[in-house]
Amino acid sequence: MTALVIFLIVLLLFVILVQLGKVNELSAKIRGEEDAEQQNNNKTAVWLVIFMVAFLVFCVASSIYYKNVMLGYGPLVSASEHGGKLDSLFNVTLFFTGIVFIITQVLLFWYSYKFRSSKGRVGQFISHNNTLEYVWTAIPALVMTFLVVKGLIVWNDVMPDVDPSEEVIEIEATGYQFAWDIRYPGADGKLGTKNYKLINPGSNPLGMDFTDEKTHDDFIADKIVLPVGKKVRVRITAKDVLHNFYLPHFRVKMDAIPGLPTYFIFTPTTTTAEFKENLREYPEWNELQDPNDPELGSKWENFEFELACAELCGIGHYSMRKIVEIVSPEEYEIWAAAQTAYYTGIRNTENDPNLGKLFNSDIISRAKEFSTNIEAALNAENAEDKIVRLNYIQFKTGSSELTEDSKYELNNIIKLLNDKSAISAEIGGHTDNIGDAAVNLSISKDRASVVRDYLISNGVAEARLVAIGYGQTQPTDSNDTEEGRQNNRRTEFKIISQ
Ligand SMILES: [Cu+2]
Repeated sequence: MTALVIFLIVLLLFVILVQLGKVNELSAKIRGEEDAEQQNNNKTAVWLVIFMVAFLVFCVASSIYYKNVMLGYGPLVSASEHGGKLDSLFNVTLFFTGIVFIITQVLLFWYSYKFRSSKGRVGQFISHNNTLEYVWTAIPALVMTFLVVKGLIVWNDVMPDVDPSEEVIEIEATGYQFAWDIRYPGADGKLGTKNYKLINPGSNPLGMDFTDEKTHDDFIADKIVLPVGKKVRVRITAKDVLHNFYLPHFRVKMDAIPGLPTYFIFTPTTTTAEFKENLREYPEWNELQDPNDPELGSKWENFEFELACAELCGIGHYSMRKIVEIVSPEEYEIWAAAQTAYYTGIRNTENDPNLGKLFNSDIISRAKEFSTNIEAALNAENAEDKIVRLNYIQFKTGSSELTEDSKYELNNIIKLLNDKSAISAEIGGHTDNIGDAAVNLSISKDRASVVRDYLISNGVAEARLVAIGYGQTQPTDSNDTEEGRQNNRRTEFKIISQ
């Protein structure tokens, strides 16, 4: 509908112009061609000058009017360390091009007024003028050189990669239609390896290689949170088409290209809270965010830094917005510690490539679990609370042969007995009720003895340990479910004296 109206208006304007031309032609015939042409020239020349003045006033006035919504002016000062340098580059360029713009516009319109056609005036033909050639070649060349050199200096200042020894927070932004996935390195500070062949929309959208331990603590955040004053390196990539990682308030902008990782390094200098306080000084930011919903508060209260996609990447392009929050280093640590590693949801599922494999981190957390349980048992009053279930001692099915991973738990016991030489203990073997009770009794005895023998062969005095098999006589859970039976098959460490 709007398009039709615009089309009709343009059509009508065209008809009016044609009609005006006809009227002019007719009146010229009446008044005599030459007089009419002279009058026309005068009129056009005056209108050109009026247009020039109005146009220049409009240009200057609109830039003053819109100053506060332009990056680099008013409240929108840069919130990053390098941003001010880019802003000044824009200002210097604006200064020179502004001068040239005003001079050329004034000359263009003034000359067309001054040298309008009139009776008896003849044009002068200049074939060549060296002085003029020098002037209009040398001046732009000098100005261009100055701008390019200054630009290069700023570029070299802003764009170099970090030194490997430098302390930097590296995060990764992956653009796709139509969102960003923001990956953080987790506690180890290192982003794990990725491989596009491992991409699985359901379980592994980024193609993280979980056989690389560095990926295990990586987390994917729903917003970008960064500490103020710390250098940040953003690894930028895309999965489908070109996107562009754009943080306008930080003057960060870089293409996200499928298959070709790019990066941008910046240091935020203003927290979100500080930036809001600054906006508060400006009346336009004190207006209501939404006049229909006064509860939302004013515009400055609702302000957030944001990540946008600055590439027209498809129909949902606008929805690639993400909130960016700059906080104090302490707040950042708390936030990062509260995030859940992506791998947590993958570990021990069918998508886990490390199924059945023990990591260093597992060994450490199991040792912690053991020492917590032992500590509780040592402090317990009642004899029945002095029993610690050895969760990670396991035997091959139907036999009394220890699994490979059991040695970590056994080493925890050896360390305990070496550290606290007063402890003596009973190793108890238990089974579920499946099969023959006598066989179960015998296998539980064998298993308890195997554990005892292992400890003794590693230097624990024989007198400190007894091994007892209880068979199926002391279940701690129901034998009617698989889970219950699994709980009943166990090895226990009972502190006799300490
Ligand atoms: Cu995009």
